[in-house]
Amino acid sequence: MHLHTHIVDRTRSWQVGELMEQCGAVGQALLQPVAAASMEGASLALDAKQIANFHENGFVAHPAISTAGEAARLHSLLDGLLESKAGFHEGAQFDMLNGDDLRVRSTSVQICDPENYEPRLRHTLFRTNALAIAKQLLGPGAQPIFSHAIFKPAHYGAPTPWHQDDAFHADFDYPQISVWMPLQDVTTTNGCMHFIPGSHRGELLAHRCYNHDPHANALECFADIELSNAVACPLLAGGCTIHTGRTLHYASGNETDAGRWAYIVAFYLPPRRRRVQAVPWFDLTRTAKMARRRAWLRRGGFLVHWWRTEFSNRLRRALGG
Ligand SMILES: O=C(O)CCC(=O)C(=O)O
Repeated sequence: MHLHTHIVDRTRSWQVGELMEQCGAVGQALLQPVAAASMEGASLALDAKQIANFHENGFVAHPAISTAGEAARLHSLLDGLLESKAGFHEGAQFDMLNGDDLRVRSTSVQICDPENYEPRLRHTLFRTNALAIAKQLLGPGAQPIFSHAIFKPAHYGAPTPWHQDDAFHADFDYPQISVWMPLQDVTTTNGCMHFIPGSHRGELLAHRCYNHDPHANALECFADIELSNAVACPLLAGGCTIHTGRTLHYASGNETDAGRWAYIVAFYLPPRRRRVQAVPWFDLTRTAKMARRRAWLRRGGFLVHWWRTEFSNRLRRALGG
């Protein structure tokens, strides 16, 4: 069967998202957990060779986790969130590299959990198939824990520094994978992903705040990295790469005439053990987005946070997800 037909056939629940778009705000809020539960049935399977590559190298590319049409739709929804600065006051939208210095133009904007601000992002073929892949690679307990979208503006979009995602988890050790989908075609000139094969078998390496700047939101690995081993992964819109939390990776800058969006969902299993390794880079970080988030939580945002995480997750599970 042609891959595209296969994806669409196996993803009936995707259409719940289309239905929700017509339900108004209250209907959407009530339907979200139901729709999320209904997405559990779909599946896009990696083949045995792709799974072997993933375990061997710590990453794998897939040509079509979604469709070019859906990628274009998500691109335009995320443009809207960028334009309205959605989530900025909650500390959920920020510049990754310049520490939100408003005098400096943004070179790489991140929106965390953008579905909180645009519910139509929650019910996509991408998320449905990403969950199916996560269950294949991590096991049936895999849960989507975190998502983010990263925008690199045309001409001056900055590279994302080399790092391991595990460097962001100071507290527990989670088996983790990230599914990264570009919302337009990507090459080395506009921000495709690069990986160091086999780096997932090593230790968590030393990281520091990007550019030694404690106000920067990104971390960079400063261990010796054998860059001649790096593998670039150009993709068409709607393709994806999948990497572990330990795999060293980087995304190039954007020198082209059009902005670059990537949409990423991270899946975890429950934590295995508390980390014994010190992560001193966190003690040094003092970002503006952390301050905004603390202020928002104090002003009552903790209730919103609880609703978005604990309550809706429990309801979804109760509904059979
Ligand atoms: O898209 C990017 O610029 C980097 C993404 C990334 O580092 C990640 O998904 O872990």
